[in-house]
Amino acid sequence: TGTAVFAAVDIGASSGRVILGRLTEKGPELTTVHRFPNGVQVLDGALRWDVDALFAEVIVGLRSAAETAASAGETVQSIGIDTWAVDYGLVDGDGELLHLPFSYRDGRTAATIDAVHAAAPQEQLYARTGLQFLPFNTVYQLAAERSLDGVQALLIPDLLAHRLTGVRRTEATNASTTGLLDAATGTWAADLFDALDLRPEVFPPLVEPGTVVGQLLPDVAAATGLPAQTTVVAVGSHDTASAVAAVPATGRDFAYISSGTWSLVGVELDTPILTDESRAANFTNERGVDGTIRYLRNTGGLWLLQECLREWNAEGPLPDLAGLLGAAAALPAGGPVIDADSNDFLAPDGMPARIRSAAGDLPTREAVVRCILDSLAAGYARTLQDAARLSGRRIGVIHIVGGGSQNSLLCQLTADRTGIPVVAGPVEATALGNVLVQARAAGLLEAGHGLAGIRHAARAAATTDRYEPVPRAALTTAG
Ligand code: LFR
Repeated sequence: TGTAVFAAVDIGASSGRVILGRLTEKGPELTTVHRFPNGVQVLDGALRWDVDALFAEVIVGLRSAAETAASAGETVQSIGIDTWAVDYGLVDGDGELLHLPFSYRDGRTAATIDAVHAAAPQEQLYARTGLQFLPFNTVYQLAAERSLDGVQALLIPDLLAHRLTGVRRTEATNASTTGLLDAATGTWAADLFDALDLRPEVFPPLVEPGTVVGQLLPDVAAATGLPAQTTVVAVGSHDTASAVAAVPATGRDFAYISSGTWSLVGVELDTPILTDESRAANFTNERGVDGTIRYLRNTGGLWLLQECLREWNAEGPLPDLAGLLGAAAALPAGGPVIDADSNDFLAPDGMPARIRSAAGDLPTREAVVRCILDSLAAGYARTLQDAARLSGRRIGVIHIVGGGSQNSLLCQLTADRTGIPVVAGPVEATALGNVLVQARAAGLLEAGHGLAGIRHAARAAATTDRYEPVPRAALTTAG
């Protein structure tokens, strides 16, 4: 049967990939076997995800994983799935989707937030769930559904796992983004279901990362060429949970920025912080792998840049991103900064105009790019200051993982604005965290020390770059 390898299905808001991971003597090794685009689409008059297309890409990727493994004399032992959080598909008793899932960027919850808060005031929601207020939290989306009679809500990774195995489960890290999980116990907050008139069975039972969900359905095994005994293992199915698990940190005095479409900025704690002060600062207590608490805030992300590039691309030939970033880096420090965390930047379309109207005069595309990156770095600094203040945690180093770790201007600006060294990488932290949780479940990594064993392995895999803060004075004299 050969050496065991693990398939990570990692789907973000703008792209997805299937990655094979194996543990070698030198450390974990990742091989990307399939990449595909993703994006919100206007379908049936709303912003939605085409999960049927995504599922087809998952099958293509798993087939390629099976072939790649076989040609190396290896066997895919299990599959882990992670995606963005919050969104779900509604399925009937036969497992059929009622309609394509809404995207969190759809504005339909504007009409439901007040009704939810009338039944369960925001103070109460925060005290129970520790979840930051975001207009798209699952709890507001469920309130926008016409009827939930006889149906179940499957979070996106759980929906894909269900299509692979026929088994319905709700993975715990992602469940913590619904706004219906008790932050202290990690179990469903039954009183909130009552208050909001939701049946407790609207979600399938919870499972923790590392749990076997089930084996492949026969038609899936046939379509992918994977052995029928291949399992789907629950990982940190919230992509941010997988990314944070694989932060190559030693010790505890670190902060992380999972930098992609969003920037998730915070620290890792053992217990949630549910104070009024924390609520006022809109910090979230999402669950991480091994019951850790991801104490963080959603801040603006590369979405702003992605949307600008999409629009500029539609106006003419695709701008050369490296050239644009180089030109942005050459602009002097101290340019305009916007609040990149604002909900004004949530929806797609017209992004350069929205940024220009918030920032004032930005004469060139590179000025827009520089404004975005300066604003992201300013948001990171502000958020990390809050995280340190509210948690009492000292921050000795900032780990930037995900796509943004490859943006050297963003990393340097972050070091400069925070005055704290930045360690950048790995870019595929999410897939790495996904693979390592599977490897541990298979008994290939030492268990029982919380995330220490996973981080030890992550350090062996990671190639990182270090950015030292340049003091203000040096910045001004150099310019
Ligand atoms: C990042 C992420 C964030 C979540 C947002 C919406 O990909 O998962 O953690 O707040 O997407 O689901």
